[in-house]
Amino acid sequence: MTQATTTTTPPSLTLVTLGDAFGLRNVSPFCLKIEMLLTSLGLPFESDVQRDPRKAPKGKLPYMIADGRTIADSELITEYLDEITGGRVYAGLSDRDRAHGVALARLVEDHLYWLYVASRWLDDDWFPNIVDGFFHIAPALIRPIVARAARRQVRQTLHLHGLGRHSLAEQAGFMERDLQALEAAAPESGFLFDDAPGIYDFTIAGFMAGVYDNKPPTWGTKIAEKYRGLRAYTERVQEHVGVYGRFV
Ligand SMILES: N[C@@H](CCC(=O)N[C@@H](CS)C(=O)NCC(=O)O)C(=O)O
Repeated sequence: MTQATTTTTPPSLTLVTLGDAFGLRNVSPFCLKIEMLLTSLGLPFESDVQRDPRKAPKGKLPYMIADGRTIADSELITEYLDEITGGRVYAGLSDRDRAHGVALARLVEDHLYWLYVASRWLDDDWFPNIVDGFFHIAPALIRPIVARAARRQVRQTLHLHGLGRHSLAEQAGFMERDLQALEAAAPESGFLFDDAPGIYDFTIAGFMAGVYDNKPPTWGTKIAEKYRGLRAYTERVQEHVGVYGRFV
C-alpha cells in the first residue's frame, strides 16, 4: 500500500456521481458509499452529476477528480482517501476486521449487486421504470430503442457473470442466502467494527439503502424487506453519517 501522507490543506475533490432515479437521491450504491465516506472523514467535496456512465474514464461511476488527477472506481477512491488522510479510512481495524470487511464487500458488490441489477433490468414488469428512470434524457422517439439495446447488454453481462443463467426462483434463492449472511453479519446495535460506522458499514448500508428505498419495489426489494435487522442497521448507518440514499 502507498505510504500514508498527511496533508494540512485537503486537495479539492470532485465526486462524479450518478444522479437520482427510482425515488433515490443517488441511485448508485458505489457513489453513495463514497459520499458517506467523504462526509465521515469531514472532507469537503463537490458533486458533479453525470447521467451517462459511458462518459466516465472506465465507463462506470463514480470517479473522482482530485487536484487534477482522475481516480475511477470506488475502491480506488477509498484507497486514495486513506492515503491523503494519513490512514484514517482503515484506522483501528485489525487484519481480521479487514478480512471480514473485504469479504462482505465482495459479497455485496460482486454478487448481490448483480442480482439486484437483474431484479431491475430483466423483470418485464419492472423494466418500464428503467426506461423512465435512466433513459428519460433520450429523445422520446428513440427512447425505447436505446433502452432495449442497453437491456440486451445487461442481459449479456449477467449471462457472462453466470447469475443471468439461473431461473428467477434460483436467483431469488441466491439473494436470500446473501441477505441471510448480511443480516447475520450486521450487529444488532452499533456498527461492524467500531463505535462509529466505517468503510465496510458504508459499503453494506450504501447498497441496502438503495434496495429498501427503491420505488416501486423490485422482487429484490420485497425479499430484502423480510430482513428487519439489516434494515435497522442500514438506517442506523445513514442516520449516523447523515447521508441518505433517499431524499430526506
Ligand atoms: N467497481 C466499480 C463499480 C461501479 C459501477 O458498477 N457503477 C455502475 C452504477 S451503480 C455503473 O456505472 N454502471 C454502468 C455500466 O456498467 O455500464 C466501483 O466500485 O466503482
